[in-house]
Amino acid sequence: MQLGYASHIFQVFTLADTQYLCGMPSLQEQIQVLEQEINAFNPTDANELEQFRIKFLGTKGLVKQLSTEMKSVPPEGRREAGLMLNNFKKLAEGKYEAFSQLKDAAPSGGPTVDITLPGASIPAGTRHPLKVVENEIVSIFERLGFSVATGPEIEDDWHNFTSLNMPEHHTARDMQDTFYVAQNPDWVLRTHTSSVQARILETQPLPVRIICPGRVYRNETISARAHCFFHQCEGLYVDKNVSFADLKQTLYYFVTEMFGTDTKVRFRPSYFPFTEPSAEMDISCTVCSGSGCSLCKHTGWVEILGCGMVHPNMLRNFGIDPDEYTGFAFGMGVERITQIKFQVNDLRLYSQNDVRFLKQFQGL
Ligand code: 2U9
Repeated sequence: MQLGYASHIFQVFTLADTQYLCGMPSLQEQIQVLEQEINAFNPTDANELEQFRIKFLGTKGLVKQLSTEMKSVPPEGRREAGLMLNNFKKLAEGKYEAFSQLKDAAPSGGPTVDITLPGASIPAGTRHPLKVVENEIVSIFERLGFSVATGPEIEDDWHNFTSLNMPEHHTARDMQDTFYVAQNPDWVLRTHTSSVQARILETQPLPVRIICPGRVYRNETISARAHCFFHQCEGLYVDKNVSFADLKQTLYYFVTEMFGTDTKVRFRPSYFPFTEPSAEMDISCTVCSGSGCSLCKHTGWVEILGCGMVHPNMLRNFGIDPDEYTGFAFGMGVERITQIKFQVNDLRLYSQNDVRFLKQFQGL
């Protein structure tokens, strides 16, 4: 059956594209040849695919052109021609869709990206071990009703020394090698977080029950066992009828939460200018359970903190009547607690930012 001619196709495409149209083939014949071309089409990049789209499916493409030829098809052949054209169009569209992933690929010759590969993972940071331990200490005391208090790291003499029962020339000042701030002889880098407690007693109404975490500074030569800065957590409870028994029970709770219920404690008499009586608290060695190791220096005990009843002079310094109010206080080094918990035996590791060290605390 003669279905008419796609005559202007000759003008649009090259001879190579359309040579099969010479000799006035029917619409049916033209479609058959074009279908063979579509079936054989196997593009390797987005450009080839785009050329295909323009040629077959574009606004001036062959599908469109052949459709306009329909009007020259005699009425009795129109249905058959229409079906053929429809199938031809579907074939071209199907082929285009089948290779549509080429549109997302890099242009040929350029760098290729496999978009199905999983993305590069972003390394997650780890919490610093001192922060892990500080958070745990704070959380234990918060469960007992203590609130966190913080203060400045550059302190004046009154809050760092004098108010804390260490007047000028007091021998206790020699216990702490102090960094002085050059601009002002009254300013120091705080040598303990006791200065925070002093500020709270100065400004807050009683009762006071606080835990004070923070960085402190001492003029020490840096070694495995000493550093020019370290971290403390100090606690203070001042109220009516606070006793040494309250102090012992509070610290015992802290030890069982931090080191486990099998841990034993003992108190040894000691001296601090802020407290009277004063004590140091040891726990049974968490590494050897008392049989002897390098952590406990073969004694079975490790010292973890200092404590005592707040000195009456200190209460007076803050306008508190020691006959009406009593209090207990304690102080611990966060580095020391971390050393015991994770067996870190060189203080310098905490500030060297060596990822091989820090990564060991991933997930804590
Ligand atoms: C006020 C009242 C009382 C703070 C205290 C200690 C005992 C103590 C050190 C142990 C090792 C800290 O890390 S360390 O150097 N601290 O033993 N600190 S009682 O007592 C205070 C502080 C402030 C107003």
